[in-house]
Amino acid sequence: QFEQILTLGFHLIEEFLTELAAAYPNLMTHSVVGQSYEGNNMNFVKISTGGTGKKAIFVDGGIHAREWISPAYVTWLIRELVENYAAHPQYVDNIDWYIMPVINPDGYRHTFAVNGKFKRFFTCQDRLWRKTRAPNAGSQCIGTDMNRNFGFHWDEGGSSDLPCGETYNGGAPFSAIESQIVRDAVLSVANQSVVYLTVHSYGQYWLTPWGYTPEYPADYPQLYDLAVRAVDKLTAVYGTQYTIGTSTNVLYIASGGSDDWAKGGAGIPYSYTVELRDTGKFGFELPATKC
Ligand code: 0X9
Ligand code: ZN
Repeated sequence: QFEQILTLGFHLIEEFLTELAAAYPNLMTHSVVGQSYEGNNMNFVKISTGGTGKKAIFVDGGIHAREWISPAYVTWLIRELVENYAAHPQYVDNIDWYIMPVINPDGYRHTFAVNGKFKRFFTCQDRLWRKTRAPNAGSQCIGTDMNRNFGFHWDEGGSSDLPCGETYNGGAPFSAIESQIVRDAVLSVANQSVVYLTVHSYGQYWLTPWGYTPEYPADYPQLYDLAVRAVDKLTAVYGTQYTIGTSTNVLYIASGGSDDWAKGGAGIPYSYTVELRDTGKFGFELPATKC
């Protein structure tokens, strides 16, 4: 019971997925595609009205533990597509969705704990934890930054080779079990997928590859055009402004990102990192209410 309280955030999401899939079996399937280092489930959702030959969108969230709005948003997206299917059936009739709302579950759970006790919102001991929670051989420091651990131009800049670094690249591409599981999940649907979206916070950026080099991908005009269309739709809702550009040029060089690998390694043409709200007032500790 103690353990259940501690893991409320993660397990609430998992429970929600199970219940939603049971309620909408014709639209949604929920499966577990592996276990994290600490044995948490890697949850995988498919949303589809069936049939073959459809294009697909792959979405993941929660690669960075402290970015709580990411699993929250991606779980919301699942609910919106399924429960509100009738409001916009074209989103599901024409596209298959593959969604993993919490791809770093150990890290996410860790941000909720205080000396083994669950604390609600903003008072947690390690609220700003970023990495996974697997130990590193020969070091006292824990965890790998999964967004430096993907195997496309891995370790070519903007990542740390030191286990104590916040952006530790893991020592080898796909060394983290969670990165391997995401890699295999993406590859299993890559031939069908045209969009890869990985959801982070914060800063309000809609980022394209590349993150490992300041050079632009050959198809940057197409990547940019679709990003503009997405951001225009997004801004129309609450007026929220997003900055569009390549990760390197808008932010900084950071190699080993899942977005670069999804495009360069898995061959998914439209690969984006979305940095959700805000622009720094609350940062990772975004409150639930609108401010
Ligand atoms: O540094 C990151 O991993 C991302 N920013 S965050 O503040 N959420 O940590 C940006 C990643 C952009 N993509 C690549 N650099 N490949
Ligand atoms: Zn992030």
